Amino acid sequence: PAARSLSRFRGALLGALLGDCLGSDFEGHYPLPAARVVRFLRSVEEAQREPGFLLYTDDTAMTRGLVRSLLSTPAFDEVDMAKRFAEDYKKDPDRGYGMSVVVVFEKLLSSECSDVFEPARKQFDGKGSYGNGAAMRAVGIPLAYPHVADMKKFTEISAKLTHTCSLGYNGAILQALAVHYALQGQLDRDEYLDKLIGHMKEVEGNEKSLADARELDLLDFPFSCRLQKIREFLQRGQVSKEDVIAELGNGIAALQSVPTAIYSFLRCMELDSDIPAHYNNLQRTIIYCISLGGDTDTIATMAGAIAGAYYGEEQIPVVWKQSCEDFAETEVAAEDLYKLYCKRLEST
Ligand code: F2R
Ligand code: MG
Ligand code: MG
Repeated sequence: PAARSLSRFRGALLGALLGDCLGSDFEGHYPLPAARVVRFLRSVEEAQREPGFLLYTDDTAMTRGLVRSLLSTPAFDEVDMAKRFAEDYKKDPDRGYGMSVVVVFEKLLSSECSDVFEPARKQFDGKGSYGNGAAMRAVGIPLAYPHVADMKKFTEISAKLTHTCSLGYNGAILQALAVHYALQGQLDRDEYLDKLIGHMKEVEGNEKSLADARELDLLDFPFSCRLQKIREFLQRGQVSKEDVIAELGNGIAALQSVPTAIYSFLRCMELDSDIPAHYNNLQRTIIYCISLGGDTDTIATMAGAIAGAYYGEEQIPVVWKQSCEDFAETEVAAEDLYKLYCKRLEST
């Protein structure tokens, strides 16, 4: 598809939905053979079930809240967005939300809350969450803001409504950048990584990011280091799942999942001997992410968003899409975001 075309917007939101709906059955599992994932996908493809039978989890619930807020307010409005997150949780609390983020929602729902960032700041004794909950919903921001500086700024603000440890919000910025550059058209893997590393060196270079990394016994510039590791893995070619999990992670922290999603997308540009060749690149990306085990819904939703932004809706299989809850609403939201993006692009 052409750069920044409607197909890519639909691909990004539908890819995110597919990753969550297909990945959630395996969340918390050990790594599993791709053949086992393929068997599950066949059962989905052959199921004689009503459309939308695969339910989405918190990943999509929060993406929907974020997107509805971006579409409903003329300018970015953190109070509106926080309210939507909390009210969506109250209406439907059993979507598998993170264990601690629910405390943020309860506080946001209280009439005593006057600063929407305060509840998140109080998490983990004032250290803030480094979970991947801000990254998993970040796809909406690069679909609404064409300019990279705005996109980074609003990703950070929206992330801080729930995640105030820099490892949490910097992970969201990285995920948003990954979608942003995937939307721009044909990419070279090295140049793509160069762009991400260039931004992350700046994003991770401030005092708070350096202090948070040291507090957690991490090297300085942890996301940039993992992006370098991705480059090394891609150059090496044959990399085992054990190495990917050991070096990039498959966990619930943003640092253990956002780089893994980016690696999965870049790795699955090529065929994989474990995955039947008739699956397209986007399908291969989702299968690969699920086969890593761990935080499968979230890694697959983030990789699905990036792959969908790159390959467009042409690679979204109709039967997979129609299995997912609220796929039709997702398509409408993607069209509305596309119009907003084009309007913002024209007005500058
Ligand atoms: N919650 C889950 N999965 C668990 C089981 C779900 C199962 N399917 C079910 O329904 O029972 N998945 C979802 O949560 C992840 C996103 O989490 P988020 O929004 O970041 O939440 P939270 O609570 O802020 O952080 C998650 C956990 O990370 C650890 N953590 C974060 N910051 C920490 C810190 N500063 N110090 C120590 N630990 C920290 C805590 O264990 C948090 O509970 C996605 O996977 C989504 O799918
Ligand atoms: Mg989830
Ligand atoms: Mg998850």
